[in-house]
Amino acid sequence: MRSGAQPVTDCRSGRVPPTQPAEIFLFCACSSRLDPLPWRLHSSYNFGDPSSERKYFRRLAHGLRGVRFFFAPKMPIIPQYKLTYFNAMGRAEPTRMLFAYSGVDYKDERIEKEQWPAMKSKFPFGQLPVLEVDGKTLAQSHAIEKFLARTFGMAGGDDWEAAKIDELVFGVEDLVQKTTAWFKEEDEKKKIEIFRTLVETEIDPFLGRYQNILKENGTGFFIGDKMTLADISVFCLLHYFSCKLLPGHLEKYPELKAFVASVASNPKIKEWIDKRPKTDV
Ligand SMILES: N[C@@H](CCC(=O)N[C@@H](CS)C(=O)NCC(=O)O)C(=O)O
Repeated sequence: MRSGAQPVTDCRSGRVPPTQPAEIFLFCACSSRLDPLPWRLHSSYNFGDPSSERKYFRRLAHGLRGVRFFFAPKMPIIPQYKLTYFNAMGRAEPTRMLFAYSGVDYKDERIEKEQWPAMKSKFPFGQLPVLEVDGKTLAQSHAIEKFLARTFGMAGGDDWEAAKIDELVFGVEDLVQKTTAWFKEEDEKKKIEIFRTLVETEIDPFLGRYQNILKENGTGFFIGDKMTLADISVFCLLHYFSCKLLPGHLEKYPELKAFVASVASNPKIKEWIDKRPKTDV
């Protein structure tokens, strides 16, 4: 309002509506918080006096900067993720694949074995992997995978699918547990013998079972008709088998072989496989 205009006293009485665009904006923002700031502002300045008007607009601009806090909760907030593990695929690779497939940025922190003893006590379970989300810490590989799968929409379409995903992930976990003795054995001869038994008694039955589940679902995915944590988990294991542990073994399991080829050819998965640090396990 310029000199000569009506003096403004109490706008809340409804006598004088906000007139400046910035003021209207501020009014809308503040009135939904039941904050009478524009009214108080308006009534405490003398609009005939240029210096008082300047002060008014300075305060208004200051108020507008504050308005961003009003809108902030409505804006999407991108979490900061950090995944800490050793320089290996191991128990972190399904999580890295989830990030890769979803195209979500994260820090892939890799600890050298020599660094670990000094760091161990700083982690909640004294083990890795650990995921940090905006500074909060989550341990246990499967808890991490499930959390991210839910966040990225890869945890199944309903509770039943989510439970069936768990079934397959824990089935993979059981097999991984059974390889521990072979993994730790240092005697070469014994290692070969343990491995032969492992393939016969555990790995082949596992592959047969998982191939049937895949065939029965009939979509090219293990659960439902799109990629879920189950596919990522099985893929990590089978890809490791094909590339490292049992090259050629999937010839006996054509559906599983085709599944591995299909997931590996997904552009985001392929990009990650091509660029990830090359490690033995
Ligand atoms: N149940 C845990 C097991 C984690 C685990 O065994 N981590 C190993 C590496 S694969 C580890 O941190 N080893 C070092 C240690 O235990 O000091 C999970 O799934 O995250």
